Amino acid sequence: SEYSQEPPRDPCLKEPFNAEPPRSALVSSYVTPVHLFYKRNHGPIPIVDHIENYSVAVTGLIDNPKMLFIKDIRSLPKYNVTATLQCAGNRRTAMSKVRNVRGVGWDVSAIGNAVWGGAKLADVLELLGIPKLTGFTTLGGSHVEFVSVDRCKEENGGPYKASIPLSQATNPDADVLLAYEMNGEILNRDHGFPLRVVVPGVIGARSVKWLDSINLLAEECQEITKKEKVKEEKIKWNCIQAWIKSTEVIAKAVDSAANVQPENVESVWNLRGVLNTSWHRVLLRLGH
Ligand code: MTE
Ligand code: MO
Repeated sequence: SEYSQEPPRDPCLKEPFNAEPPRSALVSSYVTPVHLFYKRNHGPIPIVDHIENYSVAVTGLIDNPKMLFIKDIRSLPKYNVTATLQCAGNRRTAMSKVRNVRGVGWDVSAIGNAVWGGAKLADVLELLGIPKLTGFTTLGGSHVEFVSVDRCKEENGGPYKASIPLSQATNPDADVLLAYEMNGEILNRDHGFPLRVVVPGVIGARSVKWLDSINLLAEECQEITKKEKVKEEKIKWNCIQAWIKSTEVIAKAVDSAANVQPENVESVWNLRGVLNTSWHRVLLRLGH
């Protein structure tokens, strides 16, 4: 079958290719071990062999389109960036309790923290004549699209792709990587061998695995817009509260501009069940 050549996986992860570890495994260490890191795929894991011949085409709105081989990428300075990847659909199950949503039924562990090793995209683009910290190329490109070699079920067999703004791609401080290592080991097939993009600070969907080409575009790639961005729908909600002898532990983030995550999942509910940034609550039942 199409899935007969999947890589071996830890048996505690659910079959076959969208999998998250149990909560206990996730909190056991700051850096998530590779074998317990969640896996999110839209098609079969591609087999990329003959690494010497593997290349990334850089095309689109640039003056000199080019093929980059693994050795070109490895010859650039190597950075180790500790970054969290989180699927936009993480904690979807909690959202679906408000009202039914569509998508992979993630609990709370479609998130992981890894040390990614690779070249900075800003250095790669500089090799191609695109200066650092630029918002536009000479030809007017403003987004950098990453296209994979895998074939998505949902895209009628087309490749998986996503883009980021050029200003982020060319900013060395944004730490966007073309990574060939994860936690000090060669990237494995599940996580994008031989090369993946890692875009810290945004939804995991932009960290394209099994990179095949990089395209300079005039505008944002529409794939993710279709898949993960959604129109919010206001819903009427009736809350029933029951008194039980219990206490709640809540995690919420506040940034330096004092933006706070939304208190309740109801206010962020959407049909695709993504971006559940509401306070994470864990109910502790106290002994009787
Ligand atoms: N890249 C490719 N080529 N194909 C995919 O299906 N899934 C994306 C992203 N990159 C995907 C991809 C999504 S939605 C997420 S959340 C992350 O990869 C998951 O990365 P991981 O499987 O290494 O945890
Ligand atoms: Mo995702």
